[in-house]
Amino acid sequence: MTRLLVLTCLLTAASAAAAQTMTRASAPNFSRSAELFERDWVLMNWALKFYDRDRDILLSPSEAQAAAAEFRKIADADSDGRVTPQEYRAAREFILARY
Ligand SMILES: [Ca+2]
Ligand SMILES: [Ca+2]
Repeated sequence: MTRLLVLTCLLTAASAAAAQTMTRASAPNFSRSAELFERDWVLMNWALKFYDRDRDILLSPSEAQAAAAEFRKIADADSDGRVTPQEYRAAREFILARY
């Protein structure tokens, strides 16, 4: 019983730490989403075409985040949750050719 309680405490602490890490990680990620498009006109055009919901020709943080999430989905060919430089280039070419 005691052992179970300790385990539960450990798990709770672990998930709390994970949640904190995610919160910390999502803040800089947020600004990087916009940066991704500011640095690359191909991605910017694509993002504006499909994710500029209010048509002000600007990517708001939420629009940039939605576009970045979609870009990651397109780019992450092996679904490991990360976009390598090669995957990035491939996705960029895919977008350039298709859109
Ligand atoms: Ca907009
Ligand atoms: Ca990947």
